[in-house]
Amino acid sequence: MEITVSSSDLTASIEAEPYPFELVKRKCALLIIDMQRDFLEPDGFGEMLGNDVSQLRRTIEPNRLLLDAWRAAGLTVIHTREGHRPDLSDLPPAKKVRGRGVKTIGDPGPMGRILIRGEAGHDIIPELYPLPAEPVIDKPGKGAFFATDLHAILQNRGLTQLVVTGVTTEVCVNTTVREANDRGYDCLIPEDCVGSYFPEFQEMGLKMIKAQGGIFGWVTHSSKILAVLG
Ligand code: C5J
Repeated sequence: MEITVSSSDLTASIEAEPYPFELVKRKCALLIIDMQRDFLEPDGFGEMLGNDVSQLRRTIEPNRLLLDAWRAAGLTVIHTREGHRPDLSDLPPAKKVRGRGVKTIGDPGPMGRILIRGEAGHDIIPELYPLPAEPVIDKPGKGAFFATDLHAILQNRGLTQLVVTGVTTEVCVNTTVREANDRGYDCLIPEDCVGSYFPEFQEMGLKMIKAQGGIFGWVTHSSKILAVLG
């Protein structure tokens, strides 16, 4: 049987700011940042700190739809989780004490030890749970490239483009997009699939990415990506 693949199956122009993003499907991974229970769930660590988790929870459904379509198209999905070893050997002392909180990383929290690998709160929310074949990058920092094998995985698979989603927009999403940009990746961010506890940081975090001709990348809406995935 002859299989015909048209070039439109492989590439697509996505409406975006500051200008259309030329998606090359076989070269693009969906990178979902830190959709962890402690950041998103009511009764998690984020809410315990007084944050309004509904600002992040609104991203779950658009992420789920995008993830379903991405998987159905047979494209690469990669997840990340922010966290540390149980013995805290990879936790910089400066990060441990930052914020002078009553509770900090490694202390008992509402869903196990805060940001510790293997604890319930550290894991990814059930709505977006990784499939066994999807790499999960455990990162000790805000950026997904720092002290991880993400760059090697992307290079080994010939991936040069990233659709970046997740939380939070101005912290781990922005840091990762900047790291990716410096390593030569083109990043597209669907604005409804990233979230911040602070509406003003959500707005500015996205503006910073697309400013100056797309200094760090492109911003779009997930509906524009879904439209080209079919
Ligand atoms: C992330 C954080 N994932 N805000 N972490 O953004 O500490």
